[in-house]
Amino acid sequence: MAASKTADLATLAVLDETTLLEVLRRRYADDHIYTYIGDILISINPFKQLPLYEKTMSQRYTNQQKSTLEPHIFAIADAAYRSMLGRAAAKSCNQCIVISGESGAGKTESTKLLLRHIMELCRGNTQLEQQVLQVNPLLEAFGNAQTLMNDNSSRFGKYIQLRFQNGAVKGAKINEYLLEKSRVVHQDTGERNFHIFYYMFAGLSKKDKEMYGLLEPRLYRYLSFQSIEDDLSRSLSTKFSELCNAMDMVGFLEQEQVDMLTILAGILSLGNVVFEPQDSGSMAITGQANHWLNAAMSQLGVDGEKLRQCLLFSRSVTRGESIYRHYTRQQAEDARDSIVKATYARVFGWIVVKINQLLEPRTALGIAETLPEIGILDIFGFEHFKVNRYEQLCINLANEQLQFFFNEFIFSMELNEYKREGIECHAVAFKDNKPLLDLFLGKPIGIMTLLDEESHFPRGTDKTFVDKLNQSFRKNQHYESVRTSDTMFAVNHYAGKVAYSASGFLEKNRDSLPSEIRELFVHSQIPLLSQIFAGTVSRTGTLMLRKGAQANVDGNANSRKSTVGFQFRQSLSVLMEKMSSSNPHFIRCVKPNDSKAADRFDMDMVKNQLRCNGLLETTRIRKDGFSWRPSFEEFVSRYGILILQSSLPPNKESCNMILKKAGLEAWQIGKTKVFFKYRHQEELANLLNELQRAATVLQKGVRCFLA
Ligand code: AD9
Ligand code: MG
Repeated sequence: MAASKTADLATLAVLDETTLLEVLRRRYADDHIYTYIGDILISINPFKQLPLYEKTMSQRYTNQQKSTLEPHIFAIADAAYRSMLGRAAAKSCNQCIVISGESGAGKTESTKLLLRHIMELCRGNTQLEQQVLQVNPLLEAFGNAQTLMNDNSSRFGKYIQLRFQNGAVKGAKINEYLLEKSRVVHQDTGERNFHIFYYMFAGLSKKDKEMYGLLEPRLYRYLSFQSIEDDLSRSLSTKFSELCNAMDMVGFLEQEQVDMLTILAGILSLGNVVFEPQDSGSMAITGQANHWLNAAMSQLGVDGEKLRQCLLFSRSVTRGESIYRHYTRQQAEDARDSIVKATYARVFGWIVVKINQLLEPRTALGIAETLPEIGILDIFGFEHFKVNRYEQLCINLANEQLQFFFNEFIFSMELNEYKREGIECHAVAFKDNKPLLDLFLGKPIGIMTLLDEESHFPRGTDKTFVDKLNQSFRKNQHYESVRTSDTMFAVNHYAGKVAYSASGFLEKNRDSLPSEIRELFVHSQIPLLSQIFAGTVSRTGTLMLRKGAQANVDGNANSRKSTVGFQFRQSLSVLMEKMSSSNPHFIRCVKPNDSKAADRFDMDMVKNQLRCNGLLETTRIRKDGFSWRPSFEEFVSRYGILILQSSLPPNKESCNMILKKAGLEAWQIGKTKVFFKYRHQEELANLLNELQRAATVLQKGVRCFLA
């Protein structure tokens, strides 16, 4: 299966939006879901199983020149693996594969395919390889959920680092970013809670359910459990056994697994605790709600009266004396939900920490931080909903940073190579999103810095925050105030304008948990629960902290470092640093339609994504620049025939001779490579064809003459 003519968009003669779209559409219709733009892979979600990933395919894409085969995700894995091996011990042999695209475009599936192929390339068939492959199903059970956009949507971002020694995998580490913990207490219509809850009901035996104190799923407020049909339930139950297998395989202990499920059962019971107003104006937990409270108490292994107190009263300490105040119904509900969110997020954070401990790379000399690595980034894509909240702001900031990284790399790589090879370079225009990063991260005045400031200001509200934004960014062309609402503002992102509703921003950014709740859970009878509240896992459970960046677990949110926004920014900048010191490979995932349907290519939708991804600009760079850069050796061996000379030395002079004969224009010769425009490859191919035709004619003539 040699590469087809349209396999690399950067080699097309005409490169504009219409042509590009048309080529992608035609390829997609032929089930060619992968296409290159030079070194970048575009992957269009097929929404059906294609015979692309069998063992024979894995073998075919092992140790191969990328250009000789049809574009494939395995080729990217192979290229990353080979580059990781190839460049001895230098720092730069670290690789990262950056996967981007909107929700449902195929990032997570791509991640799994990459991991699978990389493990295949290691071919040690070791236990560790199997463990690495089980990490995804495990994380997905707890961190993915069905949304309107995707039946298996990742509700967190992740960076998986694989470490190698002598070509064999030695360990793995996961960094996770910003789990959408609000999902555990609330889901929009048509969406669901995290998979694990449904797996649990479908997969546990009746006896086990009794042991965990689980009743009928429809009884729980936190579950949107529309009548799940039998066959679906069967597949959910299979998923549950797969999850249990994965946990066993990765190395989670039996008791830990039991604890996890017990905590989840406790979360569901706690969610059913509702509040009744009393004549005195205070709230009470009565009747059925009391039963649920008791259930939660025993499942979570905490003191029932203290739990009740945490749900009904706020406590403040003045001069050593505790003062209790009644919550309103809203406050009581918020208290309940924030306990649940904190608990779930910490369980998730603990799972990641545990995986990292179990898969930590070890060598004879101990922990091996310096081994070369391949990192794979599967992060939430740009989001633009009807209502955009704090989570969207963080997600979109992450995407601005990624886009910036992409731009930097694509342009600077190009320019660096020209410089290195002594090629005359010209400026290439691209949409620089640096001003947007400044708008967010500027010091002392940026959206995130102002948000932190306001979060620590005792009288700060969402409205005063937006007031400050409006004042500070009046003249910023990427910022817009919203006249119709004083808690809204809009940002002109690289991928389009997004209006944010700031209500809840300060609360979510502070994310403080009252100290009495922490105390209560630290003393839980469930060892795992006690452990995760004792502060060994990050506060939100969603961010891996760097050494020294201590989590604020006691709710005294007076350190600037304690906000969710600060920690998120921190972890992003660590990630960017890491990726900048690696050799990147880019995969741009594209979603072909909104209905998760096979064989449907919605032109407008794809066009929009190409624009957001900056792929048109990228192809333009490839067009303006020298997209094809064969080495002297490669060029001479392939085209030496044009001057009818065999065994030419692979050097500049030989190349010059061939090129002179070929009569091409606008190429350049560097120190080790020839630099060609996208069209040259085709022109040379035509010359080869002509030569071949002439040879055939000549042969015929000779045969006639001899006959
Ligand atoms: V989200 O931002 O996490 O909501 P992703 O990760 O980009 O999103 P995902 O990989 O989960 O999307 O893909 C969505 C669905 O598309 C999968 O569940 C599959 O049903 C389908 N898919 C994606 N890639 C492939 C593929 N290569 N072959 C077949 C695919 N189906
Ligand atoms: Mg995903």
